[in-house]
Amino acid sequence: MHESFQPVDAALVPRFAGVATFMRLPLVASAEGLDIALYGVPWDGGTTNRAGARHGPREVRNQSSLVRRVHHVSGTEPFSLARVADIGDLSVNPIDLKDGLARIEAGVAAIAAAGAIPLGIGGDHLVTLPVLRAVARARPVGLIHFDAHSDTNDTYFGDNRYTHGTPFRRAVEEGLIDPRRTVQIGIRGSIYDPAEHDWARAQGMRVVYMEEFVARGPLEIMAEARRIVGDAPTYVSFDIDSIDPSMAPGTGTPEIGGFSTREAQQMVRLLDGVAIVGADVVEVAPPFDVAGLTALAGATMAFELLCVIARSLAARRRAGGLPGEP
Ligand SMILES: [Mn+2]
Repeated sequence: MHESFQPVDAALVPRFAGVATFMRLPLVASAEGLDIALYGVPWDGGTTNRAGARHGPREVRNQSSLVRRVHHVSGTEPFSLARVADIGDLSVNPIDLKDGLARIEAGVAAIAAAGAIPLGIGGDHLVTLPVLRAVARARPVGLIHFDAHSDTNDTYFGDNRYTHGTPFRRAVEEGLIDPRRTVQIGIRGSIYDPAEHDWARAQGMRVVYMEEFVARGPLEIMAEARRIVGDAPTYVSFDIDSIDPSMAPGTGTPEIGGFSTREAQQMVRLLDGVAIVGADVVEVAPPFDVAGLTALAGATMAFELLCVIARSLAARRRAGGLPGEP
C-alpha cells in the first residue's frame, strides 16, 4: 500500500494560490500506483449545439479548490481511504472526432491497466463512449446515468452516429453496457419524436422521467436504481445538465425543471455500496457559466462520487474482491 496523497492544506496555503489541480491533489504523470485517478477530457467534438465543454476540466479544477478533505455527512475521508491524484488531461484532438475518441479510449485504457478506477471530468457526453470502451472491454457493465436527456438517439445531421446525443445507444450496440442493468434518472424536456425513448425502453433500460422522480423521491428512486444494477460492476455517469439550469447554467443543452444541487448530492450519496468501476461528470461548459456555479457544482459532484467510490473500494478490499471481477 502506497502512502496516500493529501490535498494542499488550505490552512497553510490559501485556496486561490498555486496551480489548480483537481481538489488540490498532486499532479502525477500516470495512474500507476493510484487507486482512483482523476483525469480531465478537454473535448467537445460531439456537441450538437452550444460548444464549450472542452473548457470544463480547467474550470472544474479551479472551482475544486473549495473541496475539503472530509465528507460532512458520511465522514468519509476519500484521500485517506484511497490513493487519489490528478493525472492531468487526456490527449485529445479537437478537429478529428474519430481520432479524439481513439485517444480518449487509449487514455482510459492506460488508467484501467494501472489498476486505478477512472473518475473523469468532461468534456461533452460523447466522452463516456470511449471511456466505456476502455472499462467495459471484458464484459458489459451496469450504468447509473443522471441526465436531462436519454442520449440514446441514433444519428444527427445525416448519418453521423457519434454525438453527445448518441453515446448510450452506441454503448448498448457495442455490448459495453447491459441495458437491463441501466437506469437513466432525471430525463425531461421536449423531444424530437413521441417514440424517442422507446428504443431505450425496448432494450430494457429503465428511464425515470423527472416527474416520476418528483413524485416518488430520491430514496425510492435510488433504491430501485441499486436493485437494477445489483452487485456487479457498474459505471456512473453524471451529466451536469441533470441539475436545473438556475443552479447549473453553464452547459450545452440546458433543460428547466431539473434536480436541485442538493437532490443531486443526496442521490449520489445513495450510491453507497454500488460496485463502481468508473464514473464521470460531463457537460460543464464554462463559456455559458455564471460566477463559476456550474463548475462548482461539477467539482462538488465529483467529490461526492469520489467519496462513494473510495468507500466502495475499501469495502471491496475488506470483502476480498469485487463480484464479477477477476
Ligand atoms: Mn448527456
